[in-house]
Amino acid sequence: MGSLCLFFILIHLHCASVVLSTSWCNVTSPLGPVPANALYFNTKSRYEEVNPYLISNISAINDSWVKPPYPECKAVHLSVIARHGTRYPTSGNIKKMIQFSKLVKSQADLSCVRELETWKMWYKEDMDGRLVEKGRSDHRHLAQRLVKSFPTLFTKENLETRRVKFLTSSKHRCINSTLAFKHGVVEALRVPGMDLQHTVNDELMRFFDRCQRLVETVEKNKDAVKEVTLFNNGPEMKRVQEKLADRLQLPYINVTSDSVETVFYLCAYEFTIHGVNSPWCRLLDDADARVLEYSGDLKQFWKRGFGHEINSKSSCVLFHDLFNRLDAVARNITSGGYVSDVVMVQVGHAETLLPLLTLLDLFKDKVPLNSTNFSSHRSRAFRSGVIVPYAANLVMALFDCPDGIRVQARLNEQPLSLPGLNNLSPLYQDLRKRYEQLLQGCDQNTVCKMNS
Ligand SMILES: *[C@@H]1O[C@H](CO)[C@@H](O)[C@H](O)[C@H]1NC(C)=O
Ligand SMILES: *[C@@H]1O[C@H](CO)[C@@H](O)[C@H](O)[C@H]1NC(C)=O
Ligand SMILES: *[C@@H]1O[C@H](CO)[C@@H](O)[C@H](O)[C@H]1NC(C)=O
Ligand SMILES: *[C@@H]1O[C@H](CO)[C@@H](O)[C@H](O)[C@H]1NC(C)=O
Ligand SMILES: *[C@@H]1O[C@H](CO)[C@@H](O)[C@H](O)[C@H]1NC(C)=O
Ligand SMILES: *[C@@H]1O[C@H](CO)[C@@H](O)[C@H](O)[C@H]1NC(C)=O
Ligand SMILES: *[C@@H]1O[C@H](CO)[C@@H](O)[C@H](O)[C@H]1NC(C)=O
Ligand SMILES: CC(=O)N[C@H]1CO[C@H](CO)[C@@H](O)[C@@H]1O
Repeated sequence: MGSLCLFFILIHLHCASVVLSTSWCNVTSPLGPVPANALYFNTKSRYEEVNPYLISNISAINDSWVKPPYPECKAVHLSVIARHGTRYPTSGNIKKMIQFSKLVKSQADLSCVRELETWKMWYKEDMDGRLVEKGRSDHRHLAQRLVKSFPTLFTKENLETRRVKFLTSSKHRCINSTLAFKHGVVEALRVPGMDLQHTVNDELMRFFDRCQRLVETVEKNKDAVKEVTLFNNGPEMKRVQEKLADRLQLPYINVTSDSVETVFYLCAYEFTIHGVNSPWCRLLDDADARVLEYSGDLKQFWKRGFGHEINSKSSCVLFHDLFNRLDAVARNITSGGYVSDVVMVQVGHAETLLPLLTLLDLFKDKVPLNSTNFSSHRSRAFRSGVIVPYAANLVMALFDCPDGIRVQARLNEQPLSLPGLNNLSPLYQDLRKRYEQLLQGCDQNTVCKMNS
């Protein structure tokens, strides 16, 4: 311990002297295995940041979260809508990473973060968004924890009679996440070799590509995200750029808001994929990371969240799919009939989950997020890193209770309180009442038609 302290003191003195003489080298020390920025990675966040107890035991379950409404209740159904696991950056981002790291290697003064001298570019463009090993592990373990939490639903018999169903987006990272999830189920139930089917359904899991109104008015319309552009050209981001340029001794003109985002990615991906506290992380301090997190959240807010009504409405098809299934199960249970869908696992994207959660009126701040309100949104509800990290999952569980069918919602395994329902396990009929308007309307074809 003594020598370790001495080591840090020496580093500290070294940095302090640089700060005193020039004031440009001002980076945080690489304390511990987790980057100090890891809480701000938006949709590039590790699932474990949301549930830190998983770091020491990936199989751990918080017992206080998986209790039935009361002991007499029996779990009868589970619907899981999950995001794929940890993935590589897309080729567009990899290109930017290659480009900026070249600039840094050739032009920057690295005396601030010496480790960057030996850092080697390892991303290749063909990694393009593919699921990584950690992503497989995310889903395999999520499956095992769910099996353990709902042992009467995930049974050998229910698997054999195909009452546990799997549906996925056609993207490879989702299909591979589904395979990993199934692998986790088979392992947990010790039924090696059991072949579980899955179906691909983009109409449900990639509704965002198929909703013309969303595509035309948001996806292809720069004006729809003007608050993001304004923020990225605004004073908070400018300051982050200047600090980064100072730390690398690069001309301000060569460090754009894109460069800052790229450094953030270089830090985030190396951590989530390889578990490494990358030297790139040291180029952005806590204040910088909060600005970048806000920029990312602004983008999600305007593209997938409350920013435009069509963002959430584009998920009507998934909303109805979920409620039709819950309705059918509730009906069959009440009439003493057979439940054909005991478990439904659906794997998609952050873009699948965020609109649906928004449609359910979750994580809504009183004041909309915009380019001038960074400082007043420090404790906002809409934080994409907490809502949709890798392997994010919305779970709806139905219970047959003495007083009727009750429902529990969970997000990322934590109890989720649905707005307007002051009970964590409301009666299913009260949940239906809460969303009555959507249940009676929210027609996909109508909401997605242009000029409707
Ligand atoms: C250096 O760090 C201090 C303390 O965190 C901070 O107040 C200051 O703004 C930083 N300066 C630069 C140029 O990053
Ligand atoms: C991890 O958690 C699981 C579930 O609570 C428990 O059975 C197991 O013993 C734990 N493992 C360790 C190493 O603590
Ligand atoms: C389990 O959840 C409860 C209630 O949210 C919380 O107080 C407790 O710290 C959690 N336990 C662990 C190990 O995270
Ligand atoms: C999916 O997994 C298979 C092996 O299990 C691998 O060959 C393939 O490259 C993976 N695809 C993606 C897109 O990750
Ligand atoms: C830095 O920016 C200037 C002005 O845009 C440009 O001429 C120069 O090529 C850039 N330098 C590098 C290394 O990209
Ligand atoms: C409900 O029961 C009907 C009639 O037996 C059956 O066709 C249907 O698949 C069941 N639905 C669910 C979700 O269990
Ligand atoms: C940002 O939001 C605040 C509060 O809602 C509002 O007063 C302000 O006009 C908005 N700014 C822009 C540029 O929309
Ligand atoms: C309602 C609200 O939070 N408004 C704030 C938006 O941002 C501006 C500029 O930072 C503040 O002055 C407002 O109070």
